[in-house]
Amino acid sequence: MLFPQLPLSHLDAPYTMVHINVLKKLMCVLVVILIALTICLWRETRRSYYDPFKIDNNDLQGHRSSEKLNTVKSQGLFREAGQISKTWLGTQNKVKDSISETAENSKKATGSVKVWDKDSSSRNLIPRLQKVRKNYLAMNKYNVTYNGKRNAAKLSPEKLLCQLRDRVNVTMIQGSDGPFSTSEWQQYLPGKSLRETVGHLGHCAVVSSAGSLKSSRLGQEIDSHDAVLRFNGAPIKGFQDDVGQKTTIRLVNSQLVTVEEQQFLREALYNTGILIVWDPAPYHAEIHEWYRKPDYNFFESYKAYRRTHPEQPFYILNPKMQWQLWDILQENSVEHIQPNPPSSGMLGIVIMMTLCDEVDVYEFLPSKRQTDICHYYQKFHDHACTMGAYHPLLFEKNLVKHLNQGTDEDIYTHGKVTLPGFRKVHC
Ligand code: NCC
Repeated sequence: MLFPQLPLSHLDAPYTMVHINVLKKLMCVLVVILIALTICLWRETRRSYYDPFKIDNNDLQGHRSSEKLNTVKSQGLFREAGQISKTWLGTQNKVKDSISETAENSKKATGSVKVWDKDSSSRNLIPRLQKVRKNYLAMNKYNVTYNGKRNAAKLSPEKLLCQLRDRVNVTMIQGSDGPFSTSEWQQYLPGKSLRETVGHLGHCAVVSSAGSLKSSRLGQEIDSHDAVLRFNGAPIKGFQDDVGQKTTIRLVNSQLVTVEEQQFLREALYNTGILIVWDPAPYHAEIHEWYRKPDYNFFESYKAYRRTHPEQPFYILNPKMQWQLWDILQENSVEHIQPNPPSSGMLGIVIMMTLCDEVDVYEFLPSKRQTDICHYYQKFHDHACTMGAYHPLLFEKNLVKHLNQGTDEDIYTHGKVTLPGFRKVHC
């Protein structure tokens, strides 16, 4: 035996002390690293990225980067409408507006209100969103090849309403539509058309999911409408005072219906009202092409839901509508808009304009409660939810502001825009 086996206690005592000290130091370092990691993780979960539909990582670097709470001043977007009055003072100059500065402060400061400027441009967006828009333009995920005209000046509201009425064909998938003409699909698609199901609707409300609905106390006014359209997983319970509780139609996107954690098949929230699901399609694609390659393959979830809720009307929005609407947005925007489908909010507004005599839209255009908080029912901040990143939301809001038949005061106090139903549009 090479080395006498001495009792550890005798020979190793100083070594053991050293070892224990080193271990102690190591433990301290590990604890510090763990705490730091926990804090970073907590901060990351508080931020969000804005990605309504999946994007391959290699397609777009950085858009999933963690959000920084933007208190960056953004110019334009909101324009002073002069004293709160029924008339619109057409101040052409865009005024600086800080996201964190509430319109209330600005009202005190200048004795006037700021409401959405219908001529807002991407230059008015914060740099990060400008970059994200450029990335989407470069990516062109849906192979948009827009060759239409570009109206240097916006058409009149009347002409625009006629374009929307005559060029945007709001239809639901039917058994006669190509791949859905199988006997299997016949069992799943609703027997009655959406129009037959809802009947004639007078005054309708479209409730965006914006954070600025929080503390709005618009619930009673919203529920006073003949029909109310809501979006995706926007809840009622606990928020009735602000958003009401009537749900006639709920428009959901295919990501929500498909992605497991969204719990679409289990959440009771979705069991009320008429459901409509929509899915981004390749630009002006035929239904067969889309059916082979939906953005989210929601068809099986749809069928599963129909099996468990056979009495509840559940429609699939014909994807042609999204790009017919997109064309009109692009035609009436001086600059290139994101080559991605319009948001659910914009699609929902046009759907209700086909069904109703008049449509009140809440907090699609931010009121004085404008906030970076994305949804009234969540805490995470994301400037992009209001201003758009994937969706051409900024240009959607320009169009809606241009078509508004209500007052700026209604926008400022209630985030409320009033649009005519297409039945009331005479071209
Ligand atoms: O956020 P979302 O929409 O569900 O909101 C519905 C519609 O309300 C309008 N909106 C929302 C927030 C806000 N601050 N301002 C607004 O004007 C928009 O018009 C929006 O369309 C969508 O369009 O389907 C969207 O879906 C979510 C998400 O997929 C669903 O909530 C399901 O989880 C997208 N967000 C993310 O993916 C993180 C959102 O980008 C668009």
